[in-house]
Amino acid sequence: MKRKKNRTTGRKLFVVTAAALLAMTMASMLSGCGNQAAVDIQTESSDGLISVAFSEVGAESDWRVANSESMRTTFTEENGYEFYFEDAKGKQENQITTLRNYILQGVDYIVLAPVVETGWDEVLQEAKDAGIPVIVVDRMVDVEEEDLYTAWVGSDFKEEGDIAVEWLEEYLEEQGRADEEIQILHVMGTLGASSQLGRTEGLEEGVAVHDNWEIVAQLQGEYTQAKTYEVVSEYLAGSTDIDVIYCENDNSALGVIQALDEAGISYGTDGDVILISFDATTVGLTACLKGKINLDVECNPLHGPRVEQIILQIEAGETPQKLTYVDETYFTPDTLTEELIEERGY
Ligand code: GYE
Repeated sequence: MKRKKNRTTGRKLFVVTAAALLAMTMASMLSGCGNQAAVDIQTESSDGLISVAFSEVGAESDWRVANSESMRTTFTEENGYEFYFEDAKGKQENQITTLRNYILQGVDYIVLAPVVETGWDEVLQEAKDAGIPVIVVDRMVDVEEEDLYTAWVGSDFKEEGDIAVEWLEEYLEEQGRADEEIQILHVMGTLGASSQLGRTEGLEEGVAVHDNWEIVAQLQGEYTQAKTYEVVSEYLAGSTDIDVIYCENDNSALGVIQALDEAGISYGTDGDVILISFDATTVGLTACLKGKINLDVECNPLHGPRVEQIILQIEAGETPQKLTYVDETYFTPDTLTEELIEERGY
Protein backbone atom coordinates (compact mmCIF):
# COMPACT_ATOMS: atom_id res chain seq x y z
CA MET A 1 0.00 0.00 0.00
CA LYS A 2 1.42 3.35 -0.97
CA ARG A 3 0.77 6.01 1.63
CA LYS A 4 -0.59 9.41 0.82
CA LYS A 5 2.16 11.95 0.31
CA ASN A 6 0.24 14.95 1.65
CA ARG A 7 0.46 13.81 5.21
CA THR A 8 -0.57 16.53 7.61
CA THR A 9 -0.47 14.75 10.95
CA GLY A 10 2.74 13.98 12.76
CA ARG A 11 5.71 16.22 13.09
CA LYS A 12 7.90 17.45 10.28
CA LEU A 13 11.47 16.43 9.94
CA PHE A 14 13.84 19.32 10.37
CA VAL A 15 17.21 19.01 8.77
CA VAL A 16 19.79 21.23 10.37
CA THR A 17 22.42 21.91 7.75
CA ALA A 18 26.11 22.28 8.50
CA ALA A 19 25.83 25.99 7.69
CA ALA A 20 22.99 26.38 10.14
CA LEU A 21 24.93 24.55 12.82
CA LEU A 22 27.85 26.91 12.26
CA ALA A 23 25.51 29.86 12.45
CA MET A 24 24.03 28.55 15.69
CA THR A 25 27.46 28.06 17.22
CA MET A 26 28.49 31.59 16.21
CA ALA A 27 25.21 32.94 17.56
CA SER A 28 25.75 31.39 20.95
CA MET A 29 29.34 32.64 21.02
CA LEU A 30 28.27 36.14 20.05
CA SER A 31 25.34 36.25 22.44
CA GLY A 32 27.89 35.95 25.24
CA CYS A 33 29.24 39.35 24.04
CA GLY A 34 25.80 40.89 23.95
CA ASN A 35 25.19 40.49 20.19
CA GLN A 36 22.44 38.50 18.50
CA ALA A 37 23.10 36.86 15.16
CA ALA A 38 20.23 35.73 13.03
CA VAL A 39 20.12 31.94 12.91
CA ASP A 40 18.88 30.61 9.64
CA ILE A 41 17.84 27.00 10.11
CA GLN A 42 16.88 25.40 6.87
CA THR A 43 13.92 23.12 7.21
CA GLU A 44 12.90 20.35 4.92
CA SER A 45 9.54 18.67 4.98
CA SER A 46 9.55 14.91 5.09
CA ASP A 47 7.36 14.94 1.98
CA GLY A 48 4.50 13.27 3.76
CA LEU A 49 6.57 10.24 4.67
CA ILE A 50 6.58 8.90 8.22
CA SER A 51 10.10 8.96 9.56
CA VAL A 52 11.05 5.83 11.48
CA ALA A 53 14.47 5.78 13.11
CA PHE A 54 15.83 2.44 14.23
CA SER A 55 18.65 1.78 16.67
CA GLU A 56 19.82 -1.81 16.18
CA VAL A 57 22.03 -3.81 18.57
CA GLY A 58 24.60 -4.80 15.96
CA ALA A 59 25.21 -7.63 13.53
CA GLU A 60 26.40 -10.28 15.98
CA SER A 61 24.22 -13.13 14.70
CA ASP A 62 22.11 -14.44 11.82
CA TRP A 63 19.06 -13.64 13.94
CA ARG A 64 20.14 -10.01 14.16
CA VAL A 65 20.81 -9.71 10.44
CA ALA A 66 17.32 -11.09 9.71
CA ASN A 67 15.87 -8.61 12.20
CA SER A 68 17.58 -5.62 10.53
CA GLU A 69 16.48 -6.85 7.13
CA SER A 70 12.89 -7.16 8.29
CA MET A 71 12.92 -3.52 9.40
CA ARG A 72 14.57 -2.34 6.19
CA THR A 73 12.13 -4.13 3.92
CA THR A 74 9.12 -2.94 5.92
CA PHE A 75 9.97 0.74 6.26
CA THR A 76 10.56 1.54 2.61
CA GLU A 77 9.78 4.80 0.87
CA GLU A 78 7.32 2.90 -1.28
CA ASN A 79 5.41 1.95 1.85
CA GLY A 80 5.41 5.59 2.97
CA TYR A 81 8.40 5.74 5.27
CA GLU A 82 11.67 7.53 5.60
CA PHE A 83 13.91 5.01 7.38
CA TYR A 84 16.98 5.72 9.48
CA PHE A 85 19.20 2.90 10.68
CA GLU A 86 22.12 2.85 13.10
CA ASP A 87 24.10 -0.22 14.13
CA ALA A 88 25.30 0.18 17.75
CA LYS A 89 28.02 -2.46 17.43
CA GLY A 90 26.80 -4.03 20.64
CA LYS A 91 27.32 -0.92 22.75
CA GLN A 92 24.59 0.76 24.76
CA GLU A 93 26.45 4.08 24.80
CA ASN A 94 26.29 4.14 20.99
CA GLN A 95 22.55 3.58 21.18
CA ILE A 96 22.10 6.46 23.61
CA THR A 97 24.03 8.79 21.28
CA THR A 98 21.97 7.57 18.33
CA LEU A 99 18.70 8.12 20.18
CA ARG A 100 19.76 11.66 21.08
CA ASN A 101 20.51 12.35 17.42
CA TYR A 102 17.13 10.98 16.40
CA ILE A 103 15.47 13.21 19.00
CA LEU A 104 17.38 16.24 17.68
CA GLN A 105 16.31 15.41 14.14
CA GLY A 106 12.71 15.28 15.32
CA VAL A 107 11.85 11.96 13.75
CA ASP A 108 8.25 10.72 13.97
CA TYR A 109 9.04 7.38 15.63
CA ILE A 110 12.04 5.83 17.33
CA VAL A 111 12.40 2.06 17.26
CA LEU A 112 14.84 0.69 19.80
CA ALA A 113 16.28 -2.83 19.97
CA PRO A 114 18.15 -2.40 23.25
CA VAL A 115 21.44 -4.19 23.91
CA VAL A 116 20.66 -4.58 27.62
CA GLU A 117 17.61 -3.93 29.78
CA THR A 118 18.82 -1.27 32.21
CA GLY A 119 20.10 2.30 31.83
CA TRP A 120 17.42 3.74 29.54
CA ASP A 121 15.40 6.04 31.83
CA GLU A 122 17.19 9.28 31.03
CA VAL A 123 17.26 9.09 27.24
CA LEU A 124 13.72 7.70 27.05
CA GLN A 125 12.57 10.64 29.20
CA GLU A 126 14.21 12.93 26.63
CA ALA A 127 12.30 11.24 23.81
CA LYS A 128 9.08 11.48 25.80
CA ASP A 129 9.67 15.19 26.48
CA ALA A 130 10.20 15.69 22.74
CA GLY A 131 6.88 13.90 22.10
CA ILE A 132 8.46 11.09 20.09
CA PRO A 133 6.90 7.64 20.60
CA VAL A 134 9.49 4.93 21.25
CA ILE A 135 8.70 1.37 20.20
CA VAL A 136 10.95 -1.22 21.80
CA VAL A 137 11.63 -4.48 19.93
CA ASP A 138 13.21 -7.81 20.81
CA ARG A 139 14.89 -7.31 24.22
CA MET A 140 13.05 -5.29 26.83
CA VAL A 141 13.88 -2.12 28.73
CA ASP A 142 13.70 -2.11 32.51
CA VAL A 143 12.55 1.42 33.39
CA GLU A 144 11.10 3.16 36.45
CA GLU A 145 8.06 4.50 34.59
CA GLU A 146 6.35 2.26 32.05
CA ASP A 147 5.16 5.27 30.04
CA LEU A 148 8.76 6.02 29.00
CA TYR A 149 8.11 3.81 25.98
CA THR A 150 4.96 3.34 23.94
CA ALA A 151 4.97 -0.39 23.23
CA TRP A 152 7.19 -3.46 23.10
CA VAL A 153 7.12 -6.46 20.79
CA GLY A 154 9.31 -9.54 21.11
CA SER A 155 9.63 -13.06 22.45
CA ASP A 156 8.97 -14.66 25.79
CA PHE A 157 12.57 -15.64 26.49
CA LYS A 158 11.80 -17.34 29.79
CA GLU A 159 9.23 -19.48 27.99
CA GLU A 160 11.91 -20.39 25.42
CA GLY A 161 14.13 -21.59 28.28
CA ASP A 162 11.24 -23.54 29.77
CA ILE A 163 10.61 -25.24 26.40
CA ALA A 164 14.25 -26.35 26.28
CA VAL A 165 14.16 -27.71 29.83
CA GLU A 166 10.93 -29.64 29.25
CA TRP A 167 12.30 -31.09 26.02
CA LEU A 168 15.52 -32.19 27.77
CA GLU A 169 13.54 -33.83 30.55
CA GLU A 170 11.53 -35.88 28.03
CA TYR A 171 14.54 -36.67 25.86
CA LEU A 172 16.53 -38.05 28.82
CA GLU A 173 13.50 -40.04 29.89
CA GLU A 174 13.19 -41.56 26.40
CA GLN A 175 16.88 -42.44 26.49
CA GLY A 176 16.51 -44.14 29.86
CA ARG A 177 18.84 -41.55 31.39
CA ALA A 178 16.34 -39.74 33.59
CA ASP A 179 18.17 -40.71 36.79
CA GLU A 180 21.73 -40.29 35.52
CA GLU A 181 24.02 -37.47 36.60
CA ILE A 182 23.71 -34.83 33.86
CA GLN A 183 26.52 -32.29 33.48
CA ILE A 184 25.45 -29.18 31.62
CA LEU A 185 27.79 -26.64 30.06
CA HIS A 186 25.99 -23.33 29.72
CA VAL A 187 27.04 -20.82 27.04
CA MET A 188 25.38 -17.50 27.80
CA GLY A 189 24.47 -14.71 25.40
CA THR A 190 25.14 -11.01 25.97
CA LEU A 191 24.91 -10.48 29.71
CA GLY A 192 21.98 -8.31 30.78
CA ALA A 193 20.04 -8.79 27.53
CA SER A 194 16.47 -10.02 28.09
CA SER A 195 17.07 -13.01 25.83
CA GLN A 196 20.08 -14.05 27.95
CA LEU A 197 18.25 -13.40 31.22
CA GLY A 198 15.13 -15.35 30.24
CA ARG A 199 16.88 -18.33 28.70
CA THR A 200 19.28 -18.50 31.66
CA GLU A 201 16.43 -18.28 34.15
CA GLY A 202 14.64 -21.14 32.39
CA LEU A 203 17.72 -23.36 32.60
CA GLU A 204 18.57 -22.46 36.19
CA GLU A 205 15.00 -23.18 37.30
CA GLY A 206 15.16 -26.53 35.49
CA VAL A 207 18.42 -27.43 37.20
CA ALA A 208 17.02 -26.40 40.59
CA VAL A 209 14.23 -28.99 40.33
CA HIS A 210 16.42 -31.84 39.07
CA ASP A 211 18.81 -33.07 41.75
CA ASN A 212 20.83 -35.01 39.18
CA TRP A 213 21.34 -32.03 36.80
CA GLU A 214 24.31 -29.77 37.34
CA ILE A 215 25.61 -26.69 35.53
CA VAL A 216 29.35 -27.35 35.35
CA ALA A 217 30.23 -23.89 34.04
CA GLN A 218 28.64 -20.74 32.67
CA LEU A 219 30.68 -19.27 29.83
CA GLN A 220 30.17 -15.97 28.05
CA GLY A 221 29.68 -16.58 24.36
CA GLU A 222 28.24 -13.12 23.66
CA TYR A 223 25.94 -14.59 21.00
CA THR A 224 28.80 -14.93 18.51
CA GLN A 225 30.43 -17.93 16.92
CA ALA A 226 33.96 -16.56 17.37
CA LYS A 227 33.68 -15.76 21.08
CA THR A 228 31.90 -19.03 21.83
CA TYR A 229 34.49 -21.05 19.94
CA GLU A 230 37.20 -19.33 22.00
CA VAL A 231 35.66 -19.85 25.45
CA VAL A 232 34.43 -23.39 24.79
CA SER A 233 37.79 -24.51 23.35
CA GLU A 234 39.48 -23.13 26.43
CA TYR A 235 37.01 -24.96 28.67
CA LEU A 236 37.39 -28.27 26.84
CA ALA A 237 41.16 -28.12 27.26
CA GLY A 238 40.55 -28.54 31.01
CA SER A 239 37.48 -30.79 31.11
CA THR A 240 35.42 -32.83 28.70
CA ASP A 241 33.00 -34.35 31.14
CA ILE A 242 29.84 -32.89 29.61
CA ASP A 243 26.43 -34.38 28.74
CA VAL A 244 24.61 -31.30 27.50
CA ILE A 245 25.67 -27.96 26.04
CA TYR A 246 22.99 -25.29 26.34
CA CYS A 247 23.91 -22.50 23.88
CA GLU A 248 21.80 -19.38 23.98
CA ASN A 249 21.74 -18.85 20.19
CA ASP A 250 22.49 -20.54 16.87
CA ASN A 251 25.74 -18.73 16.16
CA SER A 252 27.03 -19.82 19.57
CA ALA A 253 26.00 -23.37 18.70
CA LEU A 254 28.16 -23.12 15.58
CA GLY A 255 31.08 -22.02 17.77
CA VAL A 256 30.44 -25.00 20.06
CA ILE A 257 30.33 -27.39 17.08
CA GLN A 258 33.64 -26.01 15.84
CA ALA A 259 35.25 -26.48 19.28
CA LEU A 260 33.82 -29.99 19.74
CA ASP A 261 34.98 -31.05 16.27
CA GLU A 262 38.48 -29.87 17.04
CA ALA A 263 38.49 -31.63 20.39
CA GLY A 264 37.24 -34.84 18.76
CA ILE A 265 34.09 -34.99 20.91
CA SER A 266 30.91 -36.33 19.31
CA TYR A 267 27.59 -34.54 19.68
CA GLY A 268 24.04 -34.38 18.35
CA THR A 269 21.69 -37.27 17.68
CA ASP A 270 24.49 -39.83 17.22
CA GLY A 271 26.99 -38.36 19.64
CA ASP A 272 27.89 -38.08 23.30
CA VAL A 273 26.90 -34.49 23.91
CA ILE A 274 23.32 -33.21 23.59
CA LEU A 275 23.29 -29.80 21.89
CA ILE A 276 20.53 -27.30 22.60
CA SER A 277 20.23 -23.99 20.74
CA PHE A 278 17.88 -21.03 20.28
CA ASP A 279 16.76 -18.89 17.31
CA ALA A 280 15.99 -21.47 14.58
CA THR A 281 17.67 -19.49 11.82
CA THR A 282 18.72 -21.19 8.58
CA VAL A 283 22.21 -21.96 9.91
CA GLY A 284 20.89 -23.46 13.13
CA LEU A 285 18.13 -25.46 11.50
CA THR A 286 20.48 -26.78 8.84
CA ALA A 287 22.77 -28.12 11.58
CA CYS A 288 19.68 -29.48 13.36
CA LEU A 289 18.43 -31.25 10.23
CA LYS A 290 21.83 -32.95 9.99
CA GLY A 291 21.40 -34.12 13.59
CA LYS A 292 24.21 -31.92 14.90
CA ILE A 293 21.88 -29.85 17.07
CA ASN A 294 19.34 -31.89 19.05
CA LEU A 295 16.91 -29.06 19.74
CA ASP A 296 16.53 -25.58 18.27
CA VAL A 297 13.98 -23.39 20.07
CA GLU A 298 12.42 -20.81 17.80
CA CYS A 299 12.90 -17.07 18.32
CA ASN A 300 11.31 -15.08 15.53
CA PRO A 301 13.27 -12.00 14.32
CA LEU A 302 10.77 -10.72 11.73
CA HIS A 303 9.60 -7.76 13.75
CA GLY A 304 9.36 -5.16 10.96
CA PRO A 305 5.67 -5.79 10.12
CA ARG A 306 4.82 -6.02 13.83
CA VAL A 307 6.37 -2.64 14.52
CA GLU A 308 4.56 -1.23 11.51
CA GLN A 309 1.24 -2.45 12.93
CA ILE A 310 1.95 -0.53 16.12
CA ILE A 311 2.86 2.63 14.18
CA LEU A 312 -0.28 2.39 12.05
CA GLN A 313 -2.38 2.06 15.18
CA ILE A 314 -0.81 5.19 16.66
CA GLU A 315 -1.29 7.01 13.35
CA ALA A 316 -4.98 6.03 13.49
CA GLY A 317 -5.24 7.54 16.96
CA GLU A 318 -5.47 4.17 18.67
CA THR A 319 -3.51 3.01 21.70
CA PRO A 320 -1.41 -0.04 20.87
CA GLN A 321 -1.12 -2.94 23.25
CA LYS A 322 1.77 -2.31 25.63
CA LEU A 323 3.43 -5.73 25.36
CA THR A 324 3.09 -8.12 22.42
CA TYR A 325 4.58 -11.61 22.66
CA VAL A 326 5.23 -13.58 19.49
CA ASP A 327 4.07 -17.21 19.36
CA GLU A 328 6.94 -19.65 18.98
CA THR A 329 7.70 -23.32 18.60
CA TYR A 330 10.77 -25.59 18.54
CA PHE A 331 12.47 -27.93 16.08
CA THR A 332 14.19 -31.30 16.35
CA PRO A 333 15.91 -33.26 13.53
CA ASP A 334 12.91 -35.56 13.09
CA THR A 335 10.44 -32.67 12.61
CA LEU A 336 12.57 -30.77 10.07
CA THR A 337 12.75 -30.84 6.29
CA GLU A 338 14.76 -28.78 3.82
CA GLU A 339 11.53 -27.25 2.46
CA LEU A 340 10.52 -26.12 5.91
CA ILE A 341 13.87 -24.42 6.44
CA GLU A 342 13.69 -22.73 3.05
CA GLU A 343 10.14 -21.48 3.59
CA ARG A 344 11.16 -19.69 6.76
CA GLY A 345 13.57 -17.60 4.74
CA TYR A 346 16.06 -16.47 7.42
O1 GYE B 1 18.75 -14.92 20.10
C1 GYE B 1 20.58 -13.74 19.22
C2 GYE B 1 20.77 -12.30 18.99
O2 GYE B 1 17.88 -10.87 21.57
C3 GYE B 1 16.58 -12.60 20.67
O3 GYE B 1 20.09 -11.69 20.07
C4 GYE B 1 17.81 -11.78 20.54
C5 GYE B 1 19.08 -12.57 20.50
C6 GYE B 1 19.15 -13.73 19.54
O4 GYE B 1 22.01 -11.89 18.77
O5 GYE B 1 20.94 -14.51 18.11
